[in-house]
Amino acid sequence: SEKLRVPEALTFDDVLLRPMESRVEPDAADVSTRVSTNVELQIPILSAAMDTVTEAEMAIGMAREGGLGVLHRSMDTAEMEAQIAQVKRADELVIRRENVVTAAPEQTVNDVDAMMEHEGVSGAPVVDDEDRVLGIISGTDIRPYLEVGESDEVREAMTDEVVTASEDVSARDALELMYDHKIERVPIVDDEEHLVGLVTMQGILARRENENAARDADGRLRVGAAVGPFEDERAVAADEAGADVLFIDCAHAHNLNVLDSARAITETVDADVVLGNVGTRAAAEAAVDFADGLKVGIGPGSICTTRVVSGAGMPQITAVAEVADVASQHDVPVIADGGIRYSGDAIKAIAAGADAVMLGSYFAGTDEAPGRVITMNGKKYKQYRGMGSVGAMQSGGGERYLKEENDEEYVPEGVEAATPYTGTLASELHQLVGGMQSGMGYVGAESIPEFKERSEFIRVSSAGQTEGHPHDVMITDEAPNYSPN
Ligand code: RVP
Repeated sequence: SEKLRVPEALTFDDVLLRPMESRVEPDAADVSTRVSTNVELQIPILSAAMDTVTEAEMAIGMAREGGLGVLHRSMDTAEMEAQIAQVKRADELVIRRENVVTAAPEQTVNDVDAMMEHEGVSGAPVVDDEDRVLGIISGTDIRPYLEVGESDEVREAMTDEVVTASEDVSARDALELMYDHKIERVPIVDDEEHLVGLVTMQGILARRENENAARDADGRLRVGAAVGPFEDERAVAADEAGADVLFIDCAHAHNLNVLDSARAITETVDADVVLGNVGTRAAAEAAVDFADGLKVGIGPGSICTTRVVSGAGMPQITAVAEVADVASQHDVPVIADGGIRYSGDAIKAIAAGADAVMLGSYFAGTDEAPGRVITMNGKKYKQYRGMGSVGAMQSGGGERYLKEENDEEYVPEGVEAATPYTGTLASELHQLVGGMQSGMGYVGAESIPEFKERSEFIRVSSAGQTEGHPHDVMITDEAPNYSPN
């Protein structure tokens, strides 16, 4: 039957990169890339828009390391705006007035102590009704008052000889001021001593440590935000709050209503708009004229049951290759989303034509992911669940997979799970990027564009696949970048 003359589609384990002549040392391989028309990154990595993966802390960590975190959308708009603001102010040299935590002179010491704890700051400028700087209060000022003088006023406890600077202060000047006066924060004031910002030692040090960080034109960390295909208002809010890239988040973006709405959203926002997920040439053709990027993945995710539940899907290497064939002709970047277990999978996705990769399970076990560490049978785990799982849908993130708006009986396309606790995001990224650079070394490519051009796949049999994993041995020590499935 004609119906059974079907094309073959491949995924990560079906292929390997052909080793080629090379002079490229892995650590010299340049992994910088573009995730969307106007956004470049030093590493080709994004963290997934999932409620067990990316909130502000993950987004800050990702951007500091040179990648991009995409905030999930299982939160209300106000919370999303707050999280975008948190990322944006994380490494700013001058923290702007609206983001500076201040104290009033007549507040009690106890009050200010609680406020600083709540806001997560260790000191605050003290300002009068007209926002003129009267002093600075810090943990060191407060400590002698604890218990015995907690109801004293801040004006008693604060340091009132304040060193201030003007708005055009450089990081170098600010450091010199801090050094000369042995202080950790310098309020920035206008000509009339009104507070307009704050420079902190912590902020300067954080910026120094991360030369590769993903930054916007104002030097602030970059952040992505997921929005639903029909959430025009959330899209505008995310754009105005400063998100650099909006990700239209949909399980099947080749739905014509989704495409219409996404196209309309691109016309109302300044930020780049990446559309996803798609998995075929036809879907790519329908979106390349307006999308700033395409995200690929129909069912490859580790927690995803879309293919089992719906019977639809597209093995990821073929999906990426099909979409990239079309997208590259229109200069639209492609992101491979889901199914990446090892660094080798990530670099295979790039060889198939992706410009960057998005991962969920790989990061869900890190300190920076939301949620706490749980211990089962003496091993540490963190919760990780699909956004189409019952749990995630119940807490509000699931309209991506919901059939009807007030459907109480979910037909989930994801599962709730746990993933081994893995420690810091920085060390996970080190392994991931290092492994990808090794792949570039084997292929002899110095940059991502060169690698995409030069790399070739070979087809692997299941015997070949078994050969590729450790075999016939018992692993005695855990490797930082390998665990048997
Ligand atoms: P993985 O990295 O394999 O864990 O996959 C993460 C990706 O899986 C996400 O970026 C998203 O595209 C997809 N996902 C998230 N939830 C679900 C689901 O419930 N089916 N799928």
